[in-house]
Amino acid sequence: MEDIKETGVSGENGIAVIKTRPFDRKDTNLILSYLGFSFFALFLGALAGLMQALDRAGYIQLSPQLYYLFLTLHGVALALIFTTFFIIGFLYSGVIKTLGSEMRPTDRRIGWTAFMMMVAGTITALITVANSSSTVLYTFYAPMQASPWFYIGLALVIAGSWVSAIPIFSGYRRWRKRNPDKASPLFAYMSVATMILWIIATIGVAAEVIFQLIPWSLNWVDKIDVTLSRTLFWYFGHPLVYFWLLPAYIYWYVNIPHIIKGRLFSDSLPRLTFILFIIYSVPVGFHHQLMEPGISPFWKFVQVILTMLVVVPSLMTVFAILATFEIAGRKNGAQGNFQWIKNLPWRDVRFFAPFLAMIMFIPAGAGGIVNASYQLNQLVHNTLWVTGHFHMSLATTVVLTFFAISYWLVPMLTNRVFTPLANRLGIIQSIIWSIGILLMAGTMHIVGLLGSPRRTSYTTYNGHPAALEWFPYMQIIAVGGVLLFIGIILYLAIVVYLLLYAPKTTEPAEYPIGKVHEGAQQPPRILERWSVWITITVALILVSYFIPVMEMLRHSPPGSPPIRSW
Ligand code: HEM
Ligand SMILES: [Cu+2]
Repeated sequence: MEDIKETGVSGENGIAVIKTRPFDRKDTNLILSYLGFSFFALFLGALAGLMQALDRAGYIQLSPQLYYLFLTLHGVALALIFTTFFIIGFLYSGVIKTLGSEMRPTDRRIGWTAFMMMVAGTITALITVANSSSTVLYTFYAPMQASPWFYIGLALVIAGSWVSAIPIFSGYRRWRKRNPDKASPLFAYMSVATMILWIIATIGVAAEVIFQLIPWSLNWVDKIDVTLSRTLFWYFGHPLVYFWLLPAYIYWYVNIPHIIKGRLFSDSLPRLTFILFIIYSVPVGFHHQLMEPGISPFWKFVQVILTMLVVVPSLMTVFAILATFEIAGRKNGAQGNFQWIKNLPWRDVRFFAPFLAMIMFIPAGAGGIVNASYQLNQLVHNTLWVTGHFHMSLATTVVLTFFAISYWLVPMLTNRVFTPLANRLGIIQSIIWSIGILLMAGTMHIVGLLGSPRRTSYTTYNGHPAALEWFPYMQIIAVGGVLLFIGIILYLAIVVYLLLYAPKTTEPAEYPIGKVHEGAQQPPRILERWSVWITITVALILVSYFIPVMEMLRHSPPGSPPIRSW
């Protein structure tokens, strides 16, 4: 009983005191369904990725149609589906742990409804990819046109993801009502922030899909405003990156301090960074459209400036996380400037994998600044440099962190032991992944600078010297790709082992939630006034989008008829 009472109660400095108590069976089923579906998408995407890497090096020959089919599958399954399902599962787990001991039955039903909607939408969209009627890549740029069912499927996934946010919001609201004077548990606070960001962002792509793409693909209208559709896409596409990153940051900020037996350095700073990520991440989509006509340079410039501001919360995050590591490392009496580094649990994959992820974020972040720079973008736009960039950021910083999360979360959900064997295999897996990424994504950066385009199957351009120069790099990319494929198979093997075969236990591990350092202050109340932050975000969105979008509508060209490229 004690345990139950204490769960979700705010302890010192507003951070919840978590006592071990197994998840309710009904909750684990829900969370495991989200995670399980994400693993399925990961497997599909990995197969496609392997094919692409081998094809570009000339080791296998795919027809161009098949190449784009795989590329669409890869982008959709990994960037859109794997990430979204995994994130919702992870957020549910931490929200349940910090806000109460289990989900309310109504919320659980809503969680299941969301899951069904998203699965139905995914399967609908993927069937149209598989039958070659929708090889439009995961950005589904008009005027390339897909089957209406592709867009309808995606709309269902988006709508389902909105429904999935309800249990998080309602749990948070009820907790705040019960504890009016306390700061909410940090994990729940950050989950709410992540879902607010997601909803603000997806409104753009939902508008594109519902008002432009679906009517156009159903032949209700025969032309589409391409500039507007891409603007709505990138209004979503950039904050999408933060929807992936914020859950990784949650793990770094909230869970890792417990794993390394440390303390959070502050309870306010992480909240402030999340607010800043919401504010700065939406009104910046034009940095993906710097090379496109129809948007005046002034507004591109405004959004580039706003883009660079995101460096501020990013560096705050680096600072806070390193401070947390140092506090942990020094707790057992480390001397000098650097001895604390040795004291960190390097042999624990729950720390080791995200640490590699953080290291990889340094080149990934630097590359991002290059991409967003007006002039430098001209050099790298649509080259393999960009592909290299998001395999370092998304496919490593984020994905390696997600791998680490599943290593402890899955056995906790199944009441099994996270065995030393699984830990060791996890460390090997993280190393394989990092080497694979350095080979594949590192080389993509270089060959991208040499001009090799992305989204292009094997070609020698009729023996053109440039293509011959790129060729050896493609072979290194293929080797890296094979390592990554092995990495995913090993990861899935470990997860299946933890799901079904690891020894059972009656004392499941403790859900890792870090406590705040004694010296830290109570977070200011204003940080929980969401209406304030949403208003500021909406105002900034209006400032950076209203006039250019009005200009687009005013100069609206006759529009483009569909192009069907197969
Ligand atoms: C087995 C591991 C992987 C391999 C071998 C692989 C390989 C590749 C290759 C070769 C491309 C470029 C194709 C081209 O532009 O012609 C690509 C694109 C891409 N990859 Fe991966 N990748 C892997 C894992 C991942 C993961 C884990 C993610 C994200 C979670 C990811 C996200 C993407 C995205 C979003 C694209 C862009 C698709 C497009 O341009 O439409 N990849 N991948
Ligand atoms: Cu962006």
